[in-house]
Amino acid sequence: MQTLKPCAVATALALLAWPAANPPGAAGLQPPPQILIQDFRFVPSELTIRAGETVSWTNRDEDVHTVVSDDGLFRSPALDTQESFSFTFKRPGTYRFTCSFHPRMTGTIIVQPPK
Ligand SMILES: [Cu+2]
Repeated sequence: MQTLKPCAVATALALLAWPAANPPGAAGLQPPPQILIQDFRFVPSELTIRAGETVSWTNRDEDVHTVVSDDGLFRSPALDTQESFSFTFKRPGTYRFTCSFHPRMTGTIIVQPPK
């Protein structure tokens, strides 16, 4: 089956070249942790991450929201539609947060020790 050989070589070359097409630091296949603010809720309302990871919140509502941690660790400015806020969690623990305008909007970040 001589005719298959060029194809196999091309496939092997493509596989070898594939990692080079990704910028350094993009090795993790998981998307960065993200919480959406929509319909006056944090989605998801609970998120588990590793210490050192950065969570971003993006407001998908027409209304202005904030992200404020219960223990004062972080506090976003007022986020308009499509605006984002991010925070890097350095220490393991359970972090609850609310929207200062809508106290019924609550969420939790669970930070596990780094791998
Ligand atoms: Cu709000």
